[in-house]
Amino acid sequence: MPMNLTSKIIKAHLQSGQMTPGAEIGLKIDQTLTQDATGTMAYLQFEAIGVDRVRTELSVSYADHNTLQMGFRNPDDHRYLRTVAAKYGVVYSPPGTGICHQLHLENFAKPGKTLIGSDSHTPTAGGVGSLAMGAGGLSVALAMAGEAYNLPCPKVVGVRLTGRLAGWAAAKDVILHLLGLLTVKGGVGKVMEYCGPGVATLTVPERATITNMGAELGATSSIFPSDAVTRKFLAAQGREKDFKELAADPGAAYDELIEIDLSSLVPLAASPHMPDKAVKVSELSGLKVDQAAIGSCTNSSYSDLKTVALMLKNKRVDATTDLLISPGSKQVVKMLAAEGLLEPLMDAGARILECTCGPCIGMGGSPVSGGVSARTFNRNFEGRSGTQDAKVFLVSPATAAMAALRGQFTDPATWGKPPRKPALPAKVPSIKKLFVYPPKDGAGVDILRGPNIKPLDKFPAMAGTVSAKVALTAGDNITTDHILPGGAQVTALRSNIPAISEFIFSKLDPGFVARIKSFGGGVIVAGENYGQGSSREHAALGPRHLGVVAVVAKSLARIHRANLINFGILPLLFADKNDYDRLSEGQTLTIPAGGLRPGAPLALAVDGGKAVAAVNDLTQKECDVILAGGLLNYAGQASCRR
Ligand code: MIC
Ligand code: SF4
Repeated sequence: MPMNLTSKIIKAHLQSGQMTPGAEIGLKIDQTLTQDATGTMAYLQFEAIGVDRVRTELSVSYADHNTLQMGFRNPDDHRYLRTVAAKYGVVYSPPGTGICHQLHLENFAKPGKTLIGSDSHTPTAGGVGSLAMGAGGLSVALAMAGEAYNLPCPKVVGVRLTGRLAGWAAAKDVILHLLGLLTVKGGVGKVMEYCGPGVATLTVPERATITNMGAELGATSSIFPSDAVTRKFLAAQGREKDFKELAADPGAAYDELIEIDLSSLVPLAASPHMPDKAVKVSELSGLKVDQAAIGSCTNSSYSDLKTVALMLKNKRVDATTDLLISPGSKQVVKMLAAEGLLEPLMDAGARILECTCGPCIGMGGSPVSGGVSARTFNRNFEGRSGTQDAKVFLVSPATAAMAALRGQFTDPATWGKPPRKPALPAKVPSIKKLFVYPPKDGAGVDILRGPNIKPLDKFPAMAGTVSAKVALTAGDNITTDHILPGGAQVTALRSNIPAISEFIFSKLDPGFVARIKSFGGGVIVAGENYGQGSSREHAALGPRHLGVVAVVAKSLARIHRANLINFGILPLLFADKNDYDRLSEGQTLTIPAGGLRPGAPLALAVDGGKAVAAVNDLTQKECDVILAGGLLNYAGQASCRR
């Protein structure tokens, strides 16, 4: 039976379960990555698991998010990450080397390998044919300890590309088009597998832009075949030996098929405040742009920035527009410098930032009050830029550069001829010596911790009957940025759960923390797609620290659902979505958790009202994890049984 590429990689890594969409499977994980905002927790959990060396083929720890170093917290976290990496056999990438996904694509990602990362944009590596997935830090810690990664077997959607990008349309417009078509929950439970003759027309960095932002579809992963274009990319990186030709078998079936004619695409922008609100840039004509920001793991490659440099050469950006550029890696900077392309950027008035996430996660670079920002990033959630009333539009590098030059959005019909698509040089400068490789034996390495790094919480097992008040009714499309805001102040506290818990829902409902404390714990009631966005497990750990016992939602995003379970919070779905409107803050729900069994519906008693029927789509293991009070407790019990 001919197979698609995703199914082939899953089959080759299957350790448990049946390959039926929705059924739980366990996958062997070849590679892991972490970053500094989620990594400290992941390594604290890895230490708690108690193995003496990582058991993956490769694990890399990147420091790229928390790099402002305003005080001791970030540097202490980095010192912890560097020493814990050396002890347990993890490669460490120091701050400033680059953004985790860009670096992983350039230096480590391999066709046909499985990769999980404690960051939702890990599927960037799908640009070279890795099956790469975002996960919570604890799931990554367990994978580093050699455990399988459990997930619902995804459906595979074939995205058949025909034609080739023309005019000013860019790879970013492919994924913005798809987001407009499918919405931010259109990819839930699915892998987007790109196929068709249009694939060969896209370079690896273009492919990676598309797979990166598949995260915004809620997709489990996104993947391109590994072909002659991939070979050329890997060879330029000095990694031709990592190449392996991979594609779907001819005639392979997909669960769904979508066709995109690349030649029909035009420049698009995702309007505030969701990545799926795609409009044509021409429709925004005349809208003043106060800031343009180019970079992030979506659009910070050499070719992205070369396109921008060619557009800005001998020009000056509009005096009322601030232009920020954060290159994806030091390799990208070296390539631009070698070709004399940094000068046109600087001469045009651009501010060249460090090779980090920077403005994408609100680490500086916030727009003016009520300002419009054209960003090449992947998320435009309200307030994520650090300016609560800013309006962020997500665009391609060329669209952002043009907006910076003209100080406003204009019709692409007036932009003239686009620069030629940059060809990738046959050989690129290596930055491999910047990574810190672990010693063969970590026994003599001391792990250094600072005062911001607090020990893990110990959570109790779940009681047989749980009564708790509704602490929040949260609405639809609540992101993890709503649950736990980004930005320098809050993100610096990622290793300190008691401190960071004070910020839970702070932007959405500033009274939340005081209320849940006065309730002595609680239940979150939510609409569709609760927990979409980032993989930050702090959006589950913080609520659990404050006593959240359950989330009852119309639907849940995949990574967040897994994080809830990992920390012993019961995720339930409304059997009748209309019941959402019957629940209000302060009402007490009684959950018969003792009867938790896979598939067994639960009736939640409501004080002063009719019971709410909840669907429980948990597997046996997930029920056991929740009853144990979380995955670390469960893993401890399991190792006692072994
Ligand atoms: C993001 O883009 O939201 C982040 C910051 O990279 C997160 C991870 C985090 O919260 O640390 C993600 O995408 O998973
Ligand atoms: Fe960093 Fe932004 Fe990418 Fe998240 S989306 S990894 S914050 S660049």
